[in-house]
Amino acid sequence: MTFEYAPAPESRSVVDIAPSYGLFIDGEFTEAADGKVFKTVSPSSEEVLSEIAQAGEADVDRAVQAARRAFAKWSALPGSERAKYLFRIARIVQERSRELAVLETLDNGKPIKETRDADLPLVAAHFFYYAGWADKLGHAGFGADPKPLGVAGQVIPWNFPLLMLAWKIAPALATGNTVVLKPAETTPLSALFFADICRQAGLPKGVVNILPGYGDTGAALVAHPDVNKVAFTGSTAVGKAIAKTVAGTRKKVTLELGGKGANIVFDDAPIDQAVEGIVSGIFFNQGQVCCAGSRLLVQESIQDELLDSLKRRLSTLRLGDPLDKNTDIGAINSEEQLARITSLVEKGEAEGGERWSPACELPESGYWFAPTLFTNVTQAHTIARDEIFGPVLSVLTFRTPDEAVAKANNSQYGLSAGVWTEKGSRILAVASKLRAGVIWSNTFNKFDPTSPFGGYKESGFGREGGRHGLEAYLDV
Ligand code: TXE
Repeated sequence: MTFEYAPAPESRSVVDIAPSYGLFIDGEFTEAADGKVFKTVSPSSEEVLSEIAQAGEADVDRAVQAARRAFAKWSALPGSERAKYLFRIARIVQERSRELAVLETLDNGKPIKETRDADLPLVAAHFFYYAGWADKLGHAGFGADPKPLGVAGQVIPWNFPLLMLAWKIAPALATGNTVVLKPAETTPLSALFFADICRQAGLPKGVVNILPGYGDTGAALVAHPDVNKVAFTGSTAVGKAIAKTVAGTRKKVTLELGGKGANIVFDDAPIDQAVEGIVSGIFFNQGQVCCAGSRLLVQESIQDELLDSLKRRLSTLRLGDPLDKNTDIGAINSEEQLARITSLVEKGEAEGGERWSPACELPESGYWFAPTLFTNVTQAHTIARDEIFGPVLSVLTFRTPDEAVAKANNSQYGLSAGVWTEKGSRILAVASKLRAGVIWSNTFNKFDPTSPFGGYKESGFGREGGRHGLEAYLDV
């Protein structure tokens, strides 16, 4: 890793973080009924950013009732009226995107380059996209007059806090549902700033409610009898618990869970381009991405050449201050996540994997993990099977396309895959056999609000994004 010069970091002063924030219920910021609070820290410095009200069962009930009251009027509005609010939200997100990007980087630890160039533009794009749908639902394949479900209880993770919020809230509102959303405990700030944007946009009170808290808050929300639809993104273990909670109720549910994406590189692939795709596939957001390309399947004949290029490229990545515009690798989101990554990497070594990282100095405070590559990995190894959710790539090889497909599909998960080859016919042949919800070819980790996203197998069910994303919020 090289640090030839000290570039100017993005200014922290762009964002005004208050010392404390309340829950957002019925259009107002309010304390938790039992007065509980928790702290949110910046993972790159361990600095306490703010103290946040922690929602308990009574607050969940209050928020769900507010959303229920708001539902009657919101669902009765003509779609063209709902669209106006969504367009307004999208524009305010754009206007405030610098502030939101800095905020997200501070609370999450990811590089400003990513929040500025990927997260925030995609957040706005989702609101624009679903705003466009709000008045076009009738006779669009959902029946003449599809109906919203009611109150949506949404639980989101910490890896793309604002983007996951957009994926959940935009289609819910476009279809006439109202929302109670619980952000992750380590990244509540951007959701609370979003609450402020809802007020700025004049969104009727109760249509969006934000309840920061831990897993028990999420569990209470999911179990609440007046919630009609549950949308969850997070770990497979919690997804399964949620599926049990809603079983036997009339709640609709969509689950977007873990992954172990295979990035398959054939011997005719453009190597330089593939190296860039592999790097962004696993090191974007420090690998804390459900659709990360965490398994590299490389055709045996080009293994040495590809790994040499990959190692050279990894040696140029800059790890450090996430507010620095030149930083490629930021902090791991929490101490807990860092411990999870560390333990899986230790297991990888214990089981015989060969570990490599570029020379790299880790900052003294904060939660950091160097980009890591494992060779000598077999399909039986834990690091080839379990989701690490960190900057760790496991390299496996194959000889034939059939072997590549078999290895890629040999996973409990089925969220993403990548296919690198110059041959168009091979792309189609291989992709049609892969059991994955998203397959990229000669690129990786590209997102667009028009595309449905979701998994096979233990990666969950239901689709978010695109036209399919509307179905999850409608009675068709
Ligand atoms: O996830 P949790 P964690 C994977 C990834 C990671 C692992 C653990 O492998 O290493 O999960 O991460 C809320 N009822 N992913 O512990 O616990 C919680 O408060 C309802 C993949 O952070 O699933 C948070 O808001 N909600 C993933 C959200 O669920 C509950 C993204 C996610 O937290 C709950 C994140 C309960 N019983 C982690 N318990 C992806 N698919 O992108 C917790 N929560």
